[in-house]
This record gives sequence, C-alpha cells and structure tokens, in this order.
Amino acid sequence: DRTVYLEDYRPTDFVLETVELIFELGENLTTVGSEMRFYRRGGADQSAPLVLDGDSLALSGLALDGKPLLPERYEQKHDKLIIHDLPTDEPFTLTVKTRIKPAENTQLLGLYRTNGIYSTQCEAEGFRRISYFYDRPDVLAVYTVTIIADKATSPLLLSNGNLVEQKELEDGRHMAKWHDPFPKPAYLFALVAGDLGMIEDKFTTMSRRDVTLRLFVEHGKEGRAGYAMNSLKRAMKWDEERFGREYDLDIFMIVAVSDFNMGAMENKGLNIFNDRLILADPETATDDDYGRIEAVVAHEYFHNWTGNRITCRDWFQLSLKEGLTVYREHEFSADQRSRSVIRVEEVKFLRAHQFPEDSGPLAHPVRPTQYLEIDNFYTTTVYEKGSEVSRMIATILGQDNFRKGLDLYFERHDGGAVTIEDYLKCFEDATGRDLSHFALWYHQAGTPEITASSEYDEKVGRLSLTLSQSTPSTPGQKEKKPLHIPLRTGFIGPNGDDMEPSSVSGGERRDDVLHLTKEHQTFVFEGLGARPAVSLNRDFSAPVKIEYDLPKEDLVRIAQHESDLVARWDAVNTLALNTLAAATRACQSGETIPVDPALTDTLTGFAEDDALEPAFKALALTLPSELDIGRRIGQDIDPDAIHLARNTVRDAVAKAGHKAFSALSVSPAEDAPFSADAESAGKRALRNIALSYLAAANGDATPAKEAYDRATNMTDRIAALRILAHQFTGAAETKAALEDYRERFAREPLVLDKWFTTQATIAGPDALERVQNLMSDTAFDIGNPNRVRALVGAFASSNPSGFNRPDGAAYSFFANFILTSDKRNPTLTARLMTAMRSFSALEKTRREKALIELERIASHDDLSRNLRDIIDRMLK
Ligand code: B3K
Ligand code: ZN
Repeated sequence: DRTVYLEDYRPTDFVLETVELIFELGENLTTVGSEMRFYRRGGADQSAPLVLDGDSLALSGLALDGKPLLPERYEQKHDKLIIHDLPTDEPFTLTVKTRIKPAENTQLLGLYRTNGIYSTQCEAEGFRRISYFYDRPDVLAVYTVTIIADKATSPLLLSNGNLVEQKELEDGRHMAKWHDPFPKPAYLFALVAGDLGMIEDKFTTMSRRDVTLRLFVEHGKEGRAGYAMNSLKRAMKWDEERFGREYDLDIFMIVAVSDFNMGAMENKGLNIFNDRLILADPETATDDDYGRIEAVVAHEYFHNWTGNRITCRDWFQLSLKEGLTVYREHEFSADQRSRSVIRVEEVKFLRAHQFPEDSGPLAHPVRPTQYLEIDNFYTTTVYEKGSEVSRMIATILGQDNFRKGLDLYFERHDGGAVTIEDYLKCFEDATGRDLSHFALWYHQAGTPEITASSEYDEKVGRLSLTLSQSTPSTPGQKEKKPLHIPLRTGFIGPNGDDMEPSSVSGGERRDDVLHLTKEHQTFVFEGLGARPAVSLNRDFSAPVKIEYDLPKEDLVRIAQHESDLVARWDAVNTLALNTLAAATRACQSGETIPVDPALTDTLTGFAEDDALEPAFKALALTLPSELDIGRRIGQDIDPDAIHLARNTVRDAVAKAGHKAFSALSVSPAEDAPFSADAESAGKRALRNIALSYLAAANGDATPAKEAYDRATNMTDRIAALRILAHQFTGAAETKAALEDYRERFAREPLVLDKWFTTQATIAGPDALERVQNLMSDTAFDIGNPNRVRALVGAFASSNPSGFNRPDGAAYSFFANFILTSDKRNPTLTARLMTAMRSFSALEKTRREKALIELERIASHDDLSRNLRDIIDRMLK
C-alpha cells in the first residue's frame, strides 16, 4: 500500500543547498547530469542513508565528490535511489546521471517532447522522472541549469531565473545557462527548448525596476498573444496595489504549448501554459475564453508570492497555495470586471463542480490527511472551496485586517515551506481574533447544510431567525461538528428597501454578517416595523446549502429588490429550480408540465429592466442547466425527463418574454470595432441568450443561421452554432453551419475543440454515435488532452441525456476509452473518470448499467495508480 499520511511527515535527513543540472537534449535520448550539494541536517539520524525519488529513470552514473560510487554503496529499490555511508560532518557533492526519452513520454509529466517542443511539467511529482531527487516541496535549493541542444531545431533554450551564459558549440549545437537565485522546490523547475515565436514587453515595478516580459507561442500565432500579455501587466500592477507584492526577477516568461494536461503551471519565472489559455483574437476566442485567459495568467503570476516565495511543506498543504491563489485571482477578476457578475459565475461553478464532489464518493477535506496519488487532489475542493475559506476569513476579519494578516504571512514565511496552521496563525497574530473554531473548515469535508426558519411578531416588530447546521457524512468522516459560518444577511422591506434592525441578540452580528457557530442558534432582531423578506447568504458569503422555505412572494421580492445582486440572482435561480424540478416530476408521472407564472413574470421583468447591466441580465435569464436540475433533484435522476421538462419551461419563458427578447436580440452596436472588455462581452451575452429564446419561441432556424453567417467574432458565431446544433439538430441550416465551421477552422485544432464540444453535447440517444464518428475526424487526436476533453470529456460530463442512455451503451464506450487512455496518460484519464462520480444518483436502470462498467474497469489489475485510486474510491 502506497498511501501517504500527513501524520508521517518528517523533515529530510539531508539539506540540499544547490543543484547544477546539465541537459543534453535529444528527442529519443536525453541525458541529465545533476550535481547536488548536500549536508546532513543537525539533529537528524547521523547514520541515515540518503533516499532519493525516481520514476522510470535509467541511471548511468553516480559519483560522490567526483569519485564514482562503488555498487555496494548504493541500491535502487522501488524507484528509490538509496545511498549509504555518507559523510557526517562535511558537506558533499553527489553527481547523478540519468537517461530519459522525451518523445516516448505520453504522460506529459516530467520532460516531454511533442510538436518539436521540449517542455516540462513537474508538479506534483514530475521531477523524479527527470533525475533522482528529493522530489518534495519542502526541499528548496538554488538551481543552475545548462541546456545543450541542436541549434537549428531548438534555437530557444529556456529555464528558470536569469540567463547567465549562451554560446555556440560544435556539431551545430548550442548551449544556454540559467541561474535562479531564489531557492525553490523541484516542482517549480521548468525547461523549454524548441523553435517558437515571441512577443516582448516590459513592466516597471513599484520600486522602479524594469522587468522584461516575454511570451512564446507557435510561429504565426504571435498576433493572438497580445491579450495574455496585457492581462499579465494588469495582474502585476494589481498585485502591487492590492497586496503590496512586487515581482522579483529581471525577466518573466510565459510559454504556450499545445499538449498539456492542465491549464497552466507557475514555474518560477517561466510559466508554461496550455495554449488554449493564451491564444485569443476576436475571430477565434469567445468572451469566456478572454475572461479565463485573464484569470489564469493572473493566477499563475500571483503564485510567485503565494506558492513560490512561500510554498507548501508537504502536498497535504496544497490548498495553502491553491486556495489562496484562487481567492486572489477571483478578487483580481472582480476588480477588472463586474464584481457581482464574477461572483455569480464563481457561485455557479462551485455548485456545479465542488458541491457534487463534496457530496459524492470522492469527497475530501480542503486539507486532506491521506492520499494514494497526489495528482488526484488538484480538485475543486482544494482550489475553489479553499478559496472560499480564505474569502470567509476576509469576511470575518474585514478586508483591512485580512491584508494585515497576509502582510504578516509574507514577512514571516518568505522563503519557507509552510502549513495551513502557519497561515491561519498569521491572521490570528495580526488581528487578535481566535480562528481555532473556524479552522475546522480545512479539516471537515462535506458541504454544510443550513435549515432556516423565521417568525415575525408584528406587535413588537421582532423577527426571530432560527438557523440549524449539519454536515453530511463523507468517506472516512462520519461525525461532523458545527462550523463557524459567516452568513451575510439582509432584511428587505415591503417597499424593497433594506431594513436595519435596532438590536440583535442570540449571536454575533457585525455589519450584515451573522456568525453562526452553534448547531442550533436563534438570532432575535428588534425594531423591524414590518415583516421583512430575509435574504440569507448574501454575496454567497459561505459555501453552504440553505434550506429555507421562503414564501414565494419573498423570493420574488428578493429577486426584484435586493441591493446585493448575487442574492437577486440566487433568488431567480431558486424560482427557476423550483419550477424545473416540479416540471420534471410532472413529466415523469405523465402529467401536463406546469410553468409557474411567478418565474416567467420575473424573468420578463429582468429582460425589460434597462437599469441592470447586460452581463448580469444574461446570467439571470439563463435557466439552470440539466445538470443543475439533476443535482437539485438529488436522487433517482432521469436525465430524459429533465431534458424534456427544461425544454418545456424554456419554451414557456420564451413565449412569455417574446417581446422583450425580440428587443434584446437586435444589436445596438453591430458595426462597432470588437472590444473584449467586460461591458461589451455582457452585451453580446445578453443578445445571444435573447436569440436562443427567440429561436425557441419561433421554432425557426433561419435567424440563428443568419446570426451565424453574420458573425464577426467567435462569441456570436459559436452562440449561433450552439442554438442551431442544440435546438435544430437535424436541420439543413445546422448541417451547413457545422460544415462551414469545420472548413473555416480546418487548420486550427484549438478552435475546432469548440466544434467538437458543441456536437458532443447535443442531447439525446444519438449522441454516442455522433461522438464515435467525430473520433475518426482527422482533427481528433487522442494524444492531445485538449481534444480528448473537448470531445470525450464534454460528452461524459456535460451531456446528461446522451451519455446516460438507458441502454448503457455510452458507459461501455466510455469504459473502453478510459482503459485505452490510461495506458497513455494516467493523469488525464483519472480526471476524465470523475465524470461518472455521481452515478449513484441516477435512477435504477442507469445506475446498474453504470456500475457494471465501473466494476469492469476496476477488475483490470494493470491500472495506473491514478485511475486505481479514483475508481476504487468511486466504488467504495
Ligand atoms: N499548480 C498548477 C497545477 C499543477 C497540477 C499538477 N497535477 C497550476 C495552478 O494551479 O496554478
Ligand atoms: Zn494554482
């Protein structure tokens, strides 16, 4: 059993000070020389051997202080290199030579070569696939890296830090030497070599140092790199202004590569990105793409302080860097765009991805205590729930105090590898507030559920609000304790204005934050002259589920009048979910499907309200997805009933709001030059949602086809294509538009991903055959993670009625795909597999068919550790 436990943590026996790496790059054979300077840690066992990590390495040399080591001095066991009888008092130098094969590395972990580019991905445990090393985040060393390669095919040789030497060698080779003065763990090491295009810019920091900024992309794509560069500069400025963080090297580089397992990687001074998160121009990128590029470029840059300068002691602390960095990223997006719109998007994401994870077989705390494969813990719980936890600290302390705590964190721990406890202590020490109860958020898995009830005593103007909290059991954690939950709460009067109680008892209330700390707690508010509508969890101040039987008129009042826009959106969303769930039930029992006029009226009201910003209106008008409805129903889910119910409700909304949608669908600024800013994006989003309602109301594909043909940017083009494909699946217009798109972007794999996804998510039983056919399209490439996610991933995770065909055929297709893909790329495969984590919420027939296929996967005894870990937990 290879399970790793938090409680087993202990520091290394040796301290690694410096490492000199020499790479001689060849696609079939690369040799890596590593010269490491060590000394024994004081207080450690003075006879302990040095144990280094390795994975799929060929050892070709080993020397101590320049002298080859005799075979009896070392052993290679279970991927470890163990060296005995090392000096006790003196520092020593260990030289290790390894051979690796970058072109055969289909896992895309370690050093790999695809499309003529050598690049690396070392987090979490990829460096051990390059050389034997202390591959753990608490070993921080200063790196000097020499790269030697053929100059014609690899004119560009990059690594972390500053370039210190570059020269020509014989046989057409050349070398470059990089030095990174900041001690770092191996997971932040990076190397890139190849032939790429570049754009360059500069940034002058707050202390007036000039930093060179370079962004590398495929030749010919330079024109699509400008937005990423611009985002980087805004992120650098923002981090100075908002958090006082300045960049620390003379150069900052970003490289975009096309074969990449995740989004991007924050390697010191040399971020490596999936090219889908860099490349953008109006013809090929949607507004959502622009938003994500801005956010991820910022996220990786922000890691320089939260992750790189201060890193994790061990991988259990992953959220220390990821949760905090996501929070910083969210704040950045909120400041760059519209704060409430960004917040609504975060809430939607959390509910769609983190809540299901937290209520399913893969649930784990933000800070786990054990793992089999750390790669599987880069989850929405560690990232997004981790971010919510930092957000709650800010809500509890207030923004100024949060900043004070974070300042102390940077001051106290710069250069360190620390824990979640160290992080929390900084907020306690800086503000005097005790966070020991709050800390439970890191340790307890599961989404807390709050039940609320209220009573209003008209005679004395008193409102009693009773809140009860509980957290469901999760794997390995049966009993749960009550948490400290900060709940922003508003009181909306009959005229729609905020009401302010004259006094509160029963618990702490600061500003509009109620501090729920007990299992049951009754807050009593005095001085409320009329019965208010209680708006709980404004701004989604806590990542919880709330069960509150609000009278419908209260929900409508909140939807129409709350000063907090997130709460307004949430009220509309609840109205819609209530209607959609009822419609699904009716559909299953063969009754006529009811559509609540309170919903259609409210939505029409939103559509007609000119005071609301377009982006917010677009969000409010978007009905919950079929997956959202399934999650709301929770068990015995019938995806076909949901699909039919949702279409029926959508058509009713479309008819009721027909006039308003017609008005919104005419573009006010069709001819204006394209701008990617949030305001313009909001207008496009609103126009496109209106267009989809109109298409539903009229049942005519022509307007969508015209919109497709007229489109001058990808947002409008793909929106029209989606309407055609999803609402007019077999139509001639749809066929023509799909063919046009395929042709138009024939040489743009990244852009064709949208075409794959659009078709993979067409509802209904034909989806499987469609996906299978698309897999033989020449643009599909099983070796490229983006293609796989765009087609197979989207089908499995975002096409509930198609993927969950009652005959189980799609499950069996998917299981076969998983078994094949696992041989090539375990990280990607394990991630894909999670698409089925909620299978037990399906109705019986589907659930049983899914189980058969999951068990078939599990019965193979040669699964990767990544897949084994996921499938076993799913079946537990
Ligand atoms: N830290 C990386 C993620 C690495 C994933 C390794 N399996 C990107 C990020 O979160 O910024
Ligand atoms: Zn990150």
